[in-house]
Amino acid sequence: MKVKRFIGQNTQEAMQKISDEMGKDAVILNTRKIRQKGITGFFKKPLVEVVAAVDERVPQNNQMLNTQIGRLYSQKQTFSVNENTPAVLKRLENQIELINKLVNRLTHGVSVVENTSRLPVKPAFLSYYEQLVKNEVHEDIAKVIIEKAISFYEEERTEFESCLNKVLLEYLGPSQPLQLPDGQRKIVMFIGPTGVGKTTSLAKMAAIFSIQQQKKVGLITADTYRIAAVDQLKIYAEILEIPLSILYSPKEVVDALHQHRDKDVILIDTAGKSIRDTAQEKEIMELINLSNADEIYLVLSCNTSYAGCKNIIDSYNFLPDYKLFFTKID
Ligand SMILES: Nc1nc2c(ncn2[C@@H]2O[C@H](COP(=O)(O)OP(=O)(O)OP(=O)(O)O)[C@@H](O)[C@H]2O)c(=O)[nH]1
Ligand SMILES: [Mg+2]
Repeated sequence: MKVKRFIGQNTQEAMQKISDEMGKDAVILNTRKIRQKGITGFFKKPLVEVVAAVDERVPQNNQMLNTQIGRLYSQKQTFSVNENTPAVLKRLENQIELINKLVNRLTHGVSVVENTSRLPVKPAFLSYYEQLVKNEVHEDIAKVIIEKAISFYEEERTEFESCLNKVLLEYLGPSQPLQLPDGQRKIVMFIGPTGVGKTTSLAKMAAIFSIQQQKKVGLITADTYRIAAVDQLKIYAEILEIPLSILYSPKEVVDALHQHRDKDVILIDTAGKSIRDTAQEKEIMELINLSNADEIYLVLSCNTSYAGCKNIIDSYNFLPDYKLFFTKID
């Protein structure tokens, strides 16, 4: 039994290749669409990969079955819907059943042997590779990530997923949690598109600093575009018993910071920005300059696609220096 993959621009092309090379007796084992290699491959139409098999020494009885199938197909019967329709349907049903039986007998005992040398990674780890590619990680990078994780796995013999985590963290670089040295006030601004989790994350950090670390926390919101946005932060501030200042223009940040002069950390929330909103970009820059923010967090949600994140980062290229803050990692 010879098993081979054929690749074509479309199914017809792949089938033609199979027919040319393996002849009419070839059996199709699997078809799937595959991405073309390289960065440009992402933008091209997927290719079609067909795995076909043929018995090079077709046994006598298989030859006979093939002939029977050939005969059935070549009968080219025509059926018309008339008073004989039930009988015609019955005949069709019998023929389909016969074809099924013949195909089953033909393929019985044929085991699909994957040509593993053509797979991007070892078969046992293929699903992880495919998951990365599905999430828009470039095929070459996904392959390197999985191979690195496999080598950790073979060395350490821990769970594969924790090895994969380790590799991904190496790629992302170490996280840089906000440090609050004694006697040094830190001003932190949360910036990013609508709904990524700026306000929620700011509230979580406020809770960690005030409850766990016993730091004096102040909150400022510049998100007065929506009434609900102010209310959302007001509720968190009340629960945590932390003072909140509301800004109706960037200039008011100077006064607000003065009111929070005794705090260890001041967290500033901003309104979600839509892409290329130049008026809002001007406001953000004014706020950054007037507040003299120590840290600017560009908040990105992990459920945003790679292309989406890239777009967002591009649209914030007006920011001076910032850190990426990932939310929704759950
Ligand atoms: N699963 C999950 N949901 C989150 C997380 N952070 C925020 N959310 C949810 O995401 C939604 C938006 O969160 P917000 O904190 O209001 O987002 P925002 O960036 O402040 O939104 P705008 O103020 O409208 O720009 C809410 O339903 C949150 O509950 C997270 O880490 N995980
Ligand atoms: Mg918000």
